[in-house]
Amino acid sequence: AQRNFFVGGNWKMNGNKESLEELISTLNTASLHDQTEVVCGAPSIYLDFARRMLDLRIGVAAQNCYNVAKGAFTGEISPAMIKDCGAEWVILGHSERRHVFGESDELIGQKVAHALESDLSVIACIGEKLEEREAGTTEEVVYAQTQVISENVSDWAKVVLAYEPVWAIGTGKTASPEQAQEVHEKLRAWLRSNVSDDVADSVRIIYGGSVTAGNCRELASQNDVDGFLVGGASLKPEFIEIINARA
Ligand code: G2H
Repeated sequence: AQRNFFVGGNWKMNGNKESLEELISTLNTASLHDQTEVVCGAPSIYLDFARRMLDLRIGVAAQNCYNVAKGAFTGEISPAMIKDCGAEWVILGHSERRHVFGESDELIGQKVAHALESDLSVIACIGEKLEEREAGTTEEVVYAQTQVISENVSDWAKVVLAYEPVWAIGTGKTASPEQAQEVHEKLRAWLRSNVSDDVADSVRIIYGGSVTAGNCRELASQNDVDGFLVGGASLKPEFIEIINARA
């Protein structure tokens, strides 16, 4: 199956209007492969700014949202607000949300369901911790996380699955192309057995964790690696090389 390459930038809690304006103007004037879908994950307070400034060929994502449309939830933002700012995507279940802020699989599942019902597209993140990999439980962990996401997906056409091994995030330790391919292939097989052939063939499974201009091409050449979720390097001009990683 031919899946369009997908590259997400996750700016995390970085940048200010001045630096983001500079980054955005670099992206807007860059030559990007037309077959590659590009989305930038902005801090919520800059969603409106990012959407106004970025060229429309680049999507905008929030980095999180809550599981209902509105109400007394101080400090949270809803999918309706994200859409109102013109953004089209939300990143959910990122490992920093899971492990720094203690979000459970159950809450992440509810957020996935509500974001999709609200007509946002979702970059749903999964990944094992170092101790889980060392204990040989990688598959069990990522299947369980995918199961909860899957129970909450109403339309797989609006979902991208991001495999981000926690031990590779922001550590400079990238998974090797073989390690990434192995997990991506197993996740696709899981989708084939538990969802459908069509979903297994069409869903983009992207890799995240210390992706750089230096390692992106070899990762991108793996059969089941359909793109990237990029943190640190998405704030630098090298993000363009990563977007254009697939030959
Ligand atoms: C993983 C990734 C982006 P980095 O969190 O989501 O960040 O590329 O900095 O490891």
